[in-house]
Amino acid sequence: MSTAYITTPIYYVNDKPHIGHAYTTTLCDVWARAMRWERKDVFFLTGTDEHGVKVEKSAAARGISPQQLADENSAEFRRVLGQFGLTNDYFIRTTDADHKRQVQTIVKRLLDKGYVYLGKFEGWYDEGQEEYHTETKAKELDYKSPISGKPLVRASEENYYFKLSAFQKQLEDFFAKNPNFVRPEGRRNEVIGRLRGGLQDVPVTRTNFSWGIPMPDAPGHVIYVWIDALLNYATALGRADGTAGPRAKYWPADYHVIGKEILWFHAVIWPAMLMALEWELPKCVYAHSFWISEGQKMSKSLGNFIDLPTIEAYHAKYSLDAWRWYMVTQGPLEATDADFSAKHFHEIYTADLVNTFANCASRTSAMIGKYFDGKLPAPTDEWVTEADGRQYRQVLDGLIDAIEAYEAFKLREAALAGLGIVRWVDLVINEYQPFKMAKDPEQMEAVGNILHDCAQALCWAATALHPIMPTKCEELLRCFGVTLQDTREFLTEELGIEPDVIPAGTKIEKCALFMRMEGPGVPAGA
Ligand code: ME8
Repeated sequence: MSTAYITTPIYYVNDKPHIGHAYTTTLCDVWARAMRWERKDVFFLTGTDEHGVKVEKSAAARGISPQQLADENSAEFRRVLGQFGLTNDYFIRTTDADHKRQVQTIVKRLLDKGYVYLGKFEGWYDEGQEEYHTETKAKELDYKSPISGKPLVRASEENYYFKLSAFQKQLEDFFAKNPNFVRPEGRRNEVIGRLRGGLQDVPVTRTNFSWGIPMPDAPGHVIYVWIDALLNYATALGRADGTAGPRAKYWPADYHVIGKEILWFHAVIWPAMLMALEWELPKCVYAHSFWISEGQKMSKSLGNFIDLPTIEAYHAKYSLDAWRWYMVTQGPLEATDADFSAKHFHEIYTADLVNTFANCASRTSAMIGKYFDGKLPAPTDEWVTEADGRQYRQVLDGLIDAIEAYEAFKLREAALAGLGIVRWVDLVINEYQPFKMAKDPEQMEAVGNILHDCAQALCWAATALHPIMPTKCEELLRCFGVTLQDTREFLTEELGIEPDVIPAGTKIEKCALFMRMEGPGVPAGA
């Protein structure tokens, strides 16, 4: 069985889960579900990043220990996974003893190989991001943090450093040979541009905080949080202990899915560390853009943050699957930010899910109920939809397009291919009007053929869309008497699909998926 490995960033425990975290993890979940349906052996990793100055400071402000703060907030991140229907295979915490031990082993290895050394460094430091910038970059940023807007500070320290500068050429060659390593395209160009500006060595340890993993044999030195955090992708698989462990087979990752603000770490520092370790590099770093809210950057002071209570209110009103549909089809997958607006959410919900998906499922199941006593009619020789240019083959092509798009992490395309199958059903019903034909007994055979094809097509649509809307798609399949295991049986090696997943005579239940909702938005103060 082929393996598939996908990761989210590990989230800082000094924040509460919000739309951004939910979004990245949902994208990974969609891919993981799609790959599992294809019978791949999937490892979907998420977790929490728990060390560093920020956690130390927030804990002190609350009069609790950093470990207590980390335990509390990490538990909250884990709790919401279930609430969002997220099916991660493992949840890593950087305070796990096994992670800490492996990080020390790996850093020691880099030291022994000569890629980590003790040195003095002076530079422009972003305290909020715990990140140094080169003089050129700092000037470009007007000596302010691009994230918090606070001034960069001049800092100097004696630290252990990683010889990032030694990998300039190797990284440039790697980027040239692997055009899909960083996606989307716009982001890749940014990285290549910055790479050309030259590389500076980066700290591996810090001495200004104590809440972290101690550097082996170097009292006072704590491993820099970014080194600690990036290594989670390896320690979760037990990689420091070699390639014999039960999870080692998942290496390297197919997709590290992240937000655009942490691309440099993932696209340059991480690969250079792996080159130094002589480990295989991930296949793709996918850096999406940001959600903004009602046209503005989300901020606590503006009160427009799409936080957990707001998301829960959307789930309660529109359903979790509707939320996931909006995330995947309208989210910032490409190089531009996406605006979350209550009105837009409502419009998409009504157009795609109520008027199209639910409407087709409800009409098809209702007509089978009314005209065929709730049993799927057997097709006859007269293949109406086939004869009339509305080839049923288009449905199967739609499914194959969706599968291929999931594999390539083109999630919006996958969603649209799935919805395209539903639109095929919509067109067939609107064009043939089987509800009118059914008034003439002589046309009942043709009506049976039409509804037979529509029912099969809806099952393929639900199959194509289930990674995004698992609950509603399984509900549709249940109404039509089949399961995802059944639809998978029809997927052959070379991506050929056998038609007719529902046997003739199957009992069909009336299918109600998404209810029409009043006006946009969720209750204020949610
Ligand atoms: O950066 N829109 O953790 P973090 C979309 N611990 N996605 C968003 C978003 C928004 N407005 N805001 C946040 C860290 N995200 C480090 C990562 S990885 C080795 C260490 C998502 O808690 C997006 O995926 O700040 C972003 O990269 C991530 O949350 C940052 O989470």
